[in-house]
Amino acid sequence: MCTSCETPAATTAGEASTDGLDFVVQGMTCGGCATKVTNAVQGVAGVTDVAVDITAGTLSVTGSADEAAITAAVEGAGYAVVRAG
Ligand SMILES: [Cu+2]
Repeated sequence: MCTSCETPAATTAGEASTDGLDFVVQGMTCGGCATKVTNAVQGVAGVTDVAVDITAGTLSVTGSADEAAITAAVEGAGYAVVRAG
């Protein structure tokens, strides 16, 4: 059981993308966290693809979404996030 998202460990949510905006997300410890972050970011206008890597703690977003909107979505899901690269 994950204390961050309170869901059982599950499968990961896709592979990291090399395009778009890259972020470092803190606090993701299981597949449930990845799903939670992915779902939150996919709800941001302009986002076409989301890739989360739990092991690396990274988030890659493809599309024309605003960086601030993505950050707000991740923080809204309960995780700290900073722009990477
Ligand atoms: Cu979790």
